[in-house]
Amino acid sequence: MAKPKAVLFDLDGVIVDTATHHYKAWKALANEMGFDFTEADNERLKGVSRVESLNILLEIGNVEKNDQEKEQLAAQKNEQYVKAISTMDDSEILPGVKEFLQELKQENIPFALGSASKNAPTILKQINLYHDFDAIIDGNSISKAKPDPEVFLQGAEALQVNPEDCVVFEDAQSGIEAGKAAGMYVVGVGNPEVLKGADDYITHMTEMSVERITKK
Ligand code: B16
Ligand code: MG
Repeated sequence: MAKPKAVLFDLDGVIVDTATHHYKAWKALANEMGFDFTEADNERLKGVSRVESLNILLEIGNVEKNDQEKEQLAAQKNEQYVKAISTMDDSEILPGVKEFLQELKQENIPFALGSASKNAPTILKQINLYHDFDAIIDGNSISKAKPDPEVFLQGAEALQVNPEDCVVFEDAQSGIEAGKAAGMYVVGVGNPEVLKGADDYITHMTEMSVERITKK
């Protein structure tokens, strides 16, 4: 593509790896309800909203709950998760992220967050990146979860850039689909055999540069 005019980053799995914290909290909840929840099961929750994650968990355990019970269970999971992320620091930023953000700043390319997480601002503050982002679009600002493009379209609008001039970084299938539905160039962070439909793939942000995107 031509030189990007803006970059949109997913949070969990792209900037930091919070999947293990999510996993432990969901597993504790599952165990309390009397069933197990494996790491393979946890893959299904990546990029998925909290409420939808709970629905998947209950489906795995073959457990039925009413809306009020679901609300209470989601709150219980979140309480444990929030406790876990309260000790995070900038050592948990994934390799190459700081350097790439620095390059974007040097090139005057604005960047925003596009995350499904309602805890995104807390995490960004914990890892000292909150003030680096030009806009933060997260689970608190959107009405439709990924794969709906809303989160990334809001990001492009906040940065006043056309969708086709934006690059999205995503580690979840739902997020890749959201980026493509928004009409953006999408870089998948992870295994191309698992993540389908991205325009480019990397394992770590250390492989990324503005030049690499521009040459594609
Ligand atoms: P919360 P992302 C997503 O963040 C996570 O991948 C997903 O596992 C989680 O359920 C979702 O946020 C909601 O998180 O419970 O903190 O609101 O990958 O879109 O940055
Ligand atoms: Mg993610």
